[in-house]
Amino acid sequence: LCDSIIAGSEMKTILDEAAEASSYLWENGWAERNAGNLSVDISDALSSSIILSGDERFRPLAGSYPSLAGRSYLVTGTGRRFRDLAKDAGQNSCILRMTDGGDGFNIVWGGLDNPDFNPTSEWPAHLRVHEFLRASGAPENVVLHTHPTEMIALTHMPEYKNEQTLCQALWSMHPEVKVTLPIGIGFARYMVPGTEELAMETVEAFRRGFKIVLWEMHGCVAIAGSVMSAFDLIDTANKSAKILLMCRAAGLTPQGLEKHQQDELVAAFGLKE
Ligand code: 2HA
Ligand code: ZN
Repeated sequence: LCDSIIAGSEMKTILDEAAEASSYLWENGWAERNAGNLSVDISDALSSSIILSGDERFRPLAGSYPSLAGRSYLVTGTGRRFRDLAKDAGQNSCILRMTDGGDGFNIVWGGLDNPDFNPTSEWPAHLRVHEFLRASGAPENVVLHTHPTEMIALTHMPEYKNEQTLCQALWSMHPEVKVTLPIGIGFARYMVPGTEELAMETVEAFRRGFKIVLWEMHGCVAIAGSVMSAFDLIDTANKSAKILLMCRAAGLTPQGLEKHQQDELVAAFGLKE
């Protein structure tokens, strides 16, 4: 079963990309210990010939997700490290299929080294985001949570604890940020990780059109059409945060791209703000 899943070229591409992005997350210092998690809706990539035999590892869910019934996901494992996933996806992530009622799932591949393997503790939050993506007909199928250091640092400073100032700061530090994230990024105030409350707040921000939601004093969540694009979005936003903090660390107040220079980008790239 394992080999037949991986043999599908679309599935192999997704797994290879997840491994590659995992190593970048680790190298960037955004994935200490078991920080972060990833899920990919692979329903379209998985061959329909894979039939559950009934003895696959069943796990009930506390919540119910009827609109995701029968869908399949690649999900990182709870307590697992991105740096290990980069080396071995089969041991550190799994492929699971939601039950027909959408209130549980079967692990059909992965978590190979442990019969008690479970997906990330943030899986219910990911499910809420996938629910939103399906309901809104969004093209994104990837949800990536990581701890981008410099962006988190900004959220410890009172002046950046609101969307408008935060976006303005990120846009002004590098033109690519305006081009890549023309409507900016969302901001969610601090909440206990893994809670339904944080999941709902995150979904609300995605509903407003953002592709990244920054969690105060914790990390961020990005949605994208591929694992690598999710990584790229965060990498681009974090670059600005880094430049800003470097200027501050040097005792300087950065000038930043001015409003008319940002407007110029909107016109030149035909951006929708
Ligand atoms: O997966 O980062 O927020 C570990 C975390 C939880
Ligand atoms: Zn986290």
